[in-house]
Amino acid sequence: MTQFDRNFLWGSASAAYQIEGAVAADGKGESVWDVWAHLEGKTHEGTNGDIATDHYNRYEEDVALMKKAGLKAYRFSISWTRILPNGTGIVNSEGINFYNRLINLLIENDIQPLVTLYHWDLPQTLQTKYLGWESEQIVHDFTAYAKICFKAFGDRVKYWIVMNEPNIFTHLGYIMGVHPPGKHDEALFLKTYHHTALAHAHTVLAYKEMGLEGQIGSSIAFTPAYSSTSSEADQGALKSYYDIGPWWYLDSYYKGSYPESAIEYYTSQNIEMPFKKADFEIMKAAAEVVDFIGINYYQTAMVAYNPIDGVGISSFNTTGKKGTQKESGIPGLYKTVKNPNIEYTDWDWAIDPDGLRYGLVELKARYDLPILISENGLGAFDTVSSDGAINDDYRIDFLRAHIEACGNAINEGVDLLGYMTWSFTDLLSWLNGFKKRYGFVYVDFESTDLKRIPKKSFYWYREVIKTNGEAL
Ligand code: GCO
Repeated sequence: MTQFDRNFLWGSASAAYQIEGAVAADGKGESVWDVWAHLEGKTHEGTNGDIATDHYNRYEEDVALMKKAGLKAYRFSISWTRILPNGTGIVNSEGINFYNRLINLLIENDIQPLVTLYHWDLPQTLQTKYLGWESEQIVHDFTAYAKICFKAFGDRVKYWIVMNEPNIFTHLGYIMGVHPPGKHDEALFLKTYHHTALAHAHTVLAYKEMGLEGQIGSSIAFTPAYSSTSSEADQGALKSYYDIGPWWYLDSYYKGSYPESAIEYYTSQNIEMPFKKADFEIMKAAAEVVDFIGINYYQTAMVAYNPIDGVGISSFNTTGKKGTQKESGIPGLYKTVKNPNIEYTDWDWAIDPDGLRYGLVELKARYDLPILISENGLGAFDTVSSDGAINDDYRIDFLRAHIEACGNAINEGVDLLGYMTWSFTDLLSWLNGFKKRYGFVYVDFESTDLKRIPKKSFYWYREVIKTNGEAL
């Protein structure tokens, strides 16, 4: 007997821009990523998602592979501009038809569809018209789009993820300037993040008003942290890290508020707060009815005190050259330092399975809601050996340890709905191109038919699912 409930959702995840391709097929409109990835020097080696894995045309083959792997669930995102080419207005029936075909095929194969409404591919029209997430108009337009999806697919889709990693796309887009629209402005970061929280809240409430039978939440990228020493300064740094980072992101969605100490910090920096009192009523109302917390877990951080003349936000390792990640932080508060106790991936991401257990237990204590692990996985340079096999034992080790951590968290009282690995097939990494691979299925991006080859981890995960977590 394992700790996993017999309805536990064993699955894998993806996102539209990273797999679909078919960039202009069947009436699809342009997204900010369709534009951004074609600007000189914006992505690693100039890669873009025009074709990606061509999942749009090959979804039948991909679902057949999911069936073969025995997936119980598959998480994917809807491309807003397939449904509404201009973000609002006329619905593109061919977009609706595509997702209907996909959803129906999944269900026919006993695979539960988990649908993400927003995985970063904002309609370019809305960016041009009113600067997208910078305007409160987006809250209205997003909710209208979400309702169209609920109406079209809500009879069959039982799990909805409203936002995917709003903390990442606003941070990368408005502070680090490496995702669209490429800005460096903390006030805009706070404002756009707040608009995602409002869009989430209105959408959750709209879903509940429609009376559909299903569960709804959002997925936050969650990086739990430790203080590097037990000194008062480092522990203070840890508290700042949580209040400005994870609790800022999660409280707004799951409590309907922001941590006071972080508001004080921003105010002391003369950064304008983006919210009105009435916003919190909506956010709180949604927090009361939201069904689960989605988390994307990849790593933990180790945090130390950062003097006032210390390091600021630095760029990160996008090349896969181990050891190139610089320290990064907020002067006067905290910085992230290398954790001497654990291994790192080629992209300098800390490999810390027990951090997942620890993080889940923290979330349970703070929010007491069911949790869905909507992403967890290892990006690596996989290679095909001379006999054609992909022996990704390192991925198996990584996933095994993280699934064990899930079991331990369940033993500690965490209500875990499911575990989605990132990703099912290899796909396009936003900033790292096609060489950073995450999938159970290798995609030969050099071959004209984008050949799919199941890796060793594919067969391993099949056994894990078949035995409900017994055969790890
Ligand atoms: C990457 C990232 C992504 C994300 C995912 C976030 O390498 O581009 O790891 O693939 O994990 O899109 O939700």
